[in-house]
Amino acid sequence: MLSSKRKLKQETLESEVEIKQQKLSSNTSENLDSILGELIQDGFPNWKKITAESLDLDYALILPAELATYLFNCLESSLEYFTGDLAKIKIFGKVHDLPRKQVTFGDEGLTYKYSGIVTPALPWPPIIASLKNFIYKLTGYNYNFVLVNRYKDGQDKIGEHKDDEKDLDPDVPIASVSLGQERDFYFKHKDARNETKRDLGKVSMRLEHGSLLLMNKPTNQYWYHALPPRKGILKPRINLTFRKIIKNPAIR
Ligand SMILES: O=C(O)CCC(=O)C(=O)O
Repeated sequence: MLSSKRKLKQETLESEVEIKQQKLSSNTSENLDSILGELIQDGFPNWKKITAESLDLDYALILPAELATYLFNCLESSLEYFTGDLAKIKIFGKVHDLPRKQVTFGDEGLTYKYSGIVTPALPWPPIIASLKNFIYKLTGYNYNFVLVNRYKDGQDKIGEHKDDEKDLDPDVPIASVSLGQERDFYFKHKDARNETKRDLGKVSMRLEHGSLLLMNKPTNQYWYHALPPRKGILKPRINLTFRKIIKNPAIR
């Protein structure tokens, strides 16, 4: 038998958890904005700086696991990914199916051109808009576009590339949020791929559930990045790369 004091404590705890869950499941973006806002306090997040020649990264866990899982599940049950031509990429003139799923959201009228495709900015889903607002509060950068990648398992991947398209504001870092299955990620300097074969070695890291990686300038001018395939990984991962687009090719 529980003593009445312990019983009261347990009931209080249970009702706190219930209130939090109700707040989350009521699923309004204001609730999510306020829950995310409450996370921000002195010493949060605990940024880790990663540097190498022309490489400048900031990495931190920005979402407690429970909240990251909640957001992951919401995105899993609500997002619809591109199909048809928007689910293909052109590499050296050849068209391939994307080895993952993609969809893009952003401010009205924006488009983003990369790897031979032009994707439209679909209207911001409220949850992703809340994440964008949260990142603004954490970093001071106000993003206007996001590319969402879904990797169904370890077979899905993204090959070595640089996010250095001229439509991106070079002064604004790409902000990459990871949800779901943790995956390996690496950076490789461009000289290791050209005729100089100057090899600075890979900068490797694990992108954890609920993490944010900022790729600060001039990283994307000099370093390729990739998410390699991994046998034995069976669970999905969602990655959101928030970007600042400065020019719209559609109205150029
Ligand atoms: O999934 C990731 O972590 C990376 C995605 C990426 O490289 C990109 O969207 O350009």
